[in-house]
Formats: sequence, C-alpha cells, structure tokens
Amino acid sequence: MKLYNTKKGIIIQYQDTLLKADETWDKLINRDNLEAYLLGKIDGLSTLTDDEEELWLDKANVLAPIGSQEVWAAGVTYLQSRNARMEESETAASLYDLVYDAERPELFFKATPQRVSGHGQPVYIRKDSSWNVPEPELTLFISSSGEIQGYTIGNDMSSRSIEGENALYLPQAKIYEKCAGLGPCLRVTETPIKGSSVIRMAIKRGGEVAFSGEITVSQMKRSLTELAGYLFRECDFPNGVFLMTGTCLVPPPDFTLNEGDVVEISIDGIGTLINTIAFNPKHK
Ligand code: DO4
Ligand code: MG
Repeated sequence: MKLYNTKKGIIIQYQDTLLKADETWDKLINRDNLEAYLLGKIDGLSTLTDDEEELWLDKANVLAPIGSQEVWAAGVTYLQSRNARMEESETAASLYDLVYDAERPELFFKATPQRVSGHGQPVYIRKDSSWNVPEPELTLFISSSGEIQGYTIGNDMSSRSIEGENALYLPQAKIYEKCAGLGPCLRVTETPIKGSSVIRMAIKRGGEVAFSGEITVSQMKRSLTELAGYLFRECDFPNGVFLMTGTCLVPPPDFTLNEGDVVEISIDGIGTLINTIAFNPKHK
C-alpha cells in the first residue's frame, strides 16, 4: 500500500486502485499498525476518476510525503560511506572508522519539513561548497511509539568539501535550504523491507548518465530497528519522524554535482525519486 501526499489531497494506493484519504497527513500516518488501519478504511473511501489520477499525480502536484515531522539521518552505515569519508577527510579519518564499528550509530538532525523537496522538485547545492554529492538512502517512517510503519526514498544532499575540511562542519555540510529529497510516496507495510531490495542511483547530465550504481539493503552494517531504537532513546516525536538510514553509493572523488544535473534514486517496492540540482535562487 502506498500513500501519496499531493497538492490536491492525499491518495491511498491499494493494488491498482487510487482512493482519496479523508484525514490530514500527520493524523493519517502517525499510528501503530498503519497498514492494518488503512486496509480497514479503504472500503469507505471514494476512488479518483481517471482525470483526477492524472492531475493529482502530476509531478507539479506531488509533495514530499511529510507533514510536520523532523527528518533525521544515520551516517556511515555502509562500507562505501566509511571508505569515501576516510579518504575525503583532511583531519578526522579515524572518526568514520571508529563510528562504523562502534556500538552507538551516528545519528544527526537533517531537516525540518520546510527544507525537504518532493519528487520532481529541485534540491540545492551550496555555493560555498566546491564538492557536492547526492546520497541515496532508504528512509524509514517511524510512528511516535518508535515502530517502523513504512519506507520512502531519501536524498541526503551533502557538501563533501565542507565536511571534509572539518568534521565539526557537518551541520553546515548537511543542513541548508532544500538539502533533502523525500518521495515519491510512503510505502506502508508491516513486513520489514527485504535485504535483497535494490537501491539504485543514476545522475544524468545533459541527458547522459554521468554516474550510476546499485546495491542491496542487506549491505547495511546495522539493522533498521537498531537505528530507530537509538533515535528514540531520549527524543520524543509526537507526530512520528523520518530517518534516513545512510548512503550506500558514493560517486568517485572527482565527481561533483552541477546545476541542472538530474538525480534519480529507485528502491524496489517504493518507486523512483527524481530531483534536479539547483542553486538557491534567493542566494544567487
Ligand atoms: O558522517 C557523516 C555523514 C554520513 C552520512 O550522511 C552517510 O553515511 O550517509
Ligand atoms: Mg547520508
């Protein structure tokens, strides 16, 4: 079952049927046994007409699948991220090595909803960063009681030159306007995502593929429940929270994003999130 947040309203997709939800996004998604709740609800809901389907799901109308939730992120959960960061860091290679093996995971605050772009919307690169990459990340939606209710696709945009200069600059490397992509939908399922699910990323420049890669979720060093457990240790999330689970694909060191590049991230069973790279027009 998939939920789409759109400017026209919320869509519940059950098999091939698209239904109109009758609650706000925050109220709808923040509950335990979300899948069972939605299944119990669908009989009473009206379906979208063909014209409505086309209009509501037009990329101009699709919003990020987020309401008032915070977005958090885990770091260095795949070997690819640990290795790339150890190479990029001028001062702190051992930090990444240590955290990859440590019992406690790296978790950091990533974005408020205002800083998140949905499918089809631009994500930004910083003008004071010379080396920028997207980070494709399986993203969890966790209800206020700490249980994983669904999955979406995340792009944890990262300014590698800033993080590489000094690890203490991480918040600046990670948090700025439109620093995160989420979407295109929230896949709601009580069954944990399979380790064999593939995460793919393609970065297109002038219509050509400039970088592509793929990996399975099973390559993650930590479990999803472990990450969620640490996040909820001393934080409450009254409307639930989104947690990006770390990047699994890193373009080669000579690659940096350009304005106009198109980043496509797909995860089996969820869909494809597409964002174009831009500078923030307000800060040009
Ligand atoms: O340690 C810094 C950030 C790591 C990160 O964002 C990742 O591994 O995805
Ligand atoms: Mg990341």
